[in-house]
Amino acid sequence: MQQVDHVGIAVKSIDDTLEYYVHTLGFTLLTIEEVESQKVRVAFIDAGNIKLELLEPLGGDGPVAKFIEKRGEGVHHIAFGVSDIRTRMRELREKGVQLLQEEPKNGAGGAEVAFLHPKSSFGVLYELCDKSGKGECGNGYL
Ligand code: CMX
Repeated sequence: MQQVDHVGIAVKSIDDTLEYYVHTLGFTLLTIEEVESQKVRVAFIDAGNIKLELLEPLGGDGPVAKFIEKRGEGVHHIAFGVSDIRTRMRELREKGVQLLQEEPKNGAGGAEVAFLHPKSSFGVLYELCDKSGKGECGNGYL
């Protein structure tokens, strides 16, 4: 893992939440986009040495919608920046970590992403985020 790229925060509404992050806390909104593969609309916030990714469900059946239904709004995942994501995934599998998909998916900014099951990461949902090549994964917005 190279570094923490961003922290994902599940929210019911990005529009309702931005006031708090931008005006109350004073952070800068970087971008808003829809990530169809994950059924979310996301907003990246520049929080200095890290980015926050606000995750709003698109529809009622995606992972973030389910998370909010069961647990409410709050911290959803931590994303590590990686290079060569397929090799990292294979290495983790060989070490007994359960991944949530066989192949990377398209994430925000065109990055390739994959998730580690919280059951094999002591209760934390981790994302691998590879922005080498085409994707930005959030960092490119800074
Ligand atoms: N962090 C920690 N634990 C979590 C979790 C989260 N975000 N989401 C679910 N869990 C836990 C649940 O609490 C539950 O634990 P218990 O069995 O002890 O109660 C267990 O994982 C299973 O959870 P579930 O509610 O039954 O949900 P599912 O199994 O249907 O899905 C998960 C959970 C992690 C497999 C699913 O959310 C997933 O595939 N996530 C990866 C994709 C994703 O989250 N995309 C959104 C982000 C997109 C982006 O960043 O662009």
